[in-house]
Amino acid sequence: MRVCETVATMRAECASLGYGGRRLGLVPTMGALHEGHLSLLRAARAQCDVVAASIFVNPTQFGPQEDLAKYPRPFARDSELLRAEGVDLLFAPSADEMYPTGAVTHVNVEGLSERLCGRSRPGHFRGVATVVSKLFHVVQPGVAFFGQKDAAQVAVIRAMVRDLLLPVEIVACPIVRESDGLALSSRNVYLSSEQRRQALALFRSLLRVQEAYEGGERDATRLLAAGVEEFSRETGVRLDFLEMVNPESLEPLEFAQPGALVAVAGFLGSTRLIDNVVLS
Ligand code: PAJ
Repeated sequence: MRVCETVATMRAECASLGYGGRRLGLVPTMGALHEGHLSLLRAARAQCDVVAASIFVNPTQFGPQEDLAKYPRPFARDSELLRAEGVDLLFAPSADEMYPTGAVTHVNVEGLSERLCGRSRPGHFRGVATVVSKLFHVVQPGVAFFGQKDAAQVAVIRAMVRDLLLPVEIVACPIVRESDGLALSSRNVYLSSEQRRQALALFRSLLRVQEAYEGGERDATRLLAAGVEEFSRETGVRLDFLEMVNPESLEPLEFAQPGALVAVAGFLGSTRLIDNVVLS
């Protein structure tokens, strides 16, 4: 596995390895890799000739009071995991490399960026869209892999790719969970054992909505009320939002339908976790 720290070396490596119509897949990450990330790498390995991954804790997607400084950065362990998954190229740039002095250009996917996590994290999706478009420009992948865990992020990136006519296929991979249902997240390491237990409230609230839907309820207000009731059984977790939206536009739905995205976010102390299910 070749590790590139500069845009120039990564661009040159990608151009040479992707030469001759070889299918190049990109898996963007912020590191602190877990099985969720590895599932994306495996999908990329199965579908592509060349697999590139990036590790970059992107400062522009963190709010001023968020965890940028303490975000875990176990780089040696991460590179070993990537090597073991057969990744060909790792891009691990510095912030200065990705944001040249004086950088004033951003990508803003209007509307979508203010929904779900974008409402509680102003500027977050602008940071995500900006860095992902930069990664696409440097790597020029034919396909890029993202997790359904961040369903709003997938919607924002799909809209960006459509609007900016980027020649990249976007593949969304299923959520990888712990055996008790908690969605894997790099932020789960922040949880105390008590919070780890309480964190299950997120998944339970989604299951409750799903069960009510499967029981025939279609009214979104009533479905979400059942989820909120389930969530509030667990004290110690603060609900940020529980919403039912169209998975592409992220606009709220009045009535549940197959494909509807039910997304939840909650705080355990200062740790914010998210999860979602798609109704079938
Ligand atoms: P990060 O949180 O490191 O996640 C990298 C990718 O792994 C994302 O596409 C995310 O959805 C996926 N992922 C995380 N947990 C997962 C799980 N439990 N199951 C399946 N996939 C999972 O998302 C980001 O980084 C950043 O916003 C990034 C896209 C890299 C831009 O900075």
